[in-house]
Amino acid sequence: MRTGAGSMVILYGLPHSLYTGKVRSYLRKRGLAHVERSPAHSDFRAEVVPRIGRAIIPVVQLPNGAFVQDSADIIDHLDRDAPRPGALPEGALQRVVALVVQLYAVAGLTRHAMHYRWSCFDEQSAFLNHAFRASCDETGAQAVMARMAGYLPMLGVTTETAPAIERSYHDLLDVLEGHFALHPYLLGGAPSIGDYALFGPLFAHLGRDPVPSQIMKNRAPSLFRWTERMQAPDADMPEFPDHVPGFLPNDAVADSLTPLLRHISLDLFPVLHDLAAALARHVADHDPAEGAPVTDMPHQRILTTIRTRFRGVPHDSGVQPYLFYLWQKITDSVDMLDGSTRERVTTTLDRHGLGGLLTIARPIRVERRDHREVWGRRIAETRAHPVRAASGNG
Ligand SMILES: N[C@@H](CCC(=O)N[C@@H](CS)C(=O)NCC(=O)O)C(=O)O
Repeated sequence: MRTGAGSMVILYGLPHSLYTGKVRSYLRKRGLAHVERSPAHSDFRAEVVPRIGRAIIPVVQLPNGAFVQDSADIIDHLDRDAPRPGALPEGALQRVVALVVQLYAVAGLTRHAMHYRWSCFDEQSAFLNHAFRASCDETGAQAVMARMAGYLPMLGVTTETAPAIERSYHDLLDVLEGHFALHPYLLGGAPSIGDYALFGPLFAHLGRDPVPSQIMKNRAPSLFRWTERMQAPDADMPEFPDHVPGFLPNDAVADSLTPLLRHISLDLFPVLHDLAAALARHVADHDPAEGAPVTDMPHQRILTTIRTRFRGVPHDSGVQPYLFYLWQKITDSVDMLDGSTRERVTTTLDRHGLGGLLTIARPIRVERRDHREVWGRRIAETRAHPVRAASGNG
């Protein structure tokens, strides 16, 4: 039985949870009445976990009683009724850039967020113990922390990759500092799904845990200010008195975002090539049926483990079907375009080293149904490079 939230959205989440941060920020910016509950709330075990099939946050319960899990799905769902412009820009290039940043935030930056949280545990143990004790007793907190730290190998965080991850974090701070010194949000004067996605790792872990947030504050103060801005219910941009609200006009993407796009290209390739090749092998070996769940159990996040490289450093990595779901949002979005608009978007991605997002073939779609990933339809061989082939662009 649902208790005590009336017509409000209920957000089940926690202050230090990466994916909760995305949704909380969206709810605040949209001005949607909501109440946040910890997973320690009795309704979480009694109602939410049975409906979602596993203990995971964030989950929202809508005023009509329906549940939605997955931060991307929650924002997509709520944004359908949002006044325009919503979080998904209407301009083709801005929309694709926001979706690329969304993929990067999960496929790339989760690694940094988890590295700094768990590899630097001893230097920030008081802070983390306090955070994890908020929703369980001491034994439970230790168990949850051990499970979270256990994700490091799947994310490719090892003693060999750690220096490259830290270099990449510093580079990211520099490129984002350059942008946020000039603009309040990624695409101008309003947050997009790119901002919300980036805010997950850049707030809950990297902007909040003692070790990485200290580096961020000293090295990228304008970026740190953006993490504050993303928590405000208003646009919160007094530093930019002349900046127009809303996305930049004419589907423009600021020049100051170019270094971020190059950084994303450097960090996402060749990993995406290797993930796509692993997906093709999995499909050839297992012949999955359309509609079947991608893994046997809802809490299993990976199909298999592969050998890949991050900035030239070899490491093992889990193959998360969820990444194909986010990647597909980019190709779907470009697939809808025609003529000169498509040309403009593909040329821009190529120029920034991101053309592979449109040309690396994946043999099958990944969809989400009943709060988990399921196999979608096969993508025919002849459409192996659907976006580029249709554009006549090589
Ligand atoms: N794709 C999901 C990921 C959510 C997620 O990983 N949540 C973490 C907390 S930030 C969690 O609840 N993990 C529980 C676990 O892995 O056992 C989303 O975007 O909502």
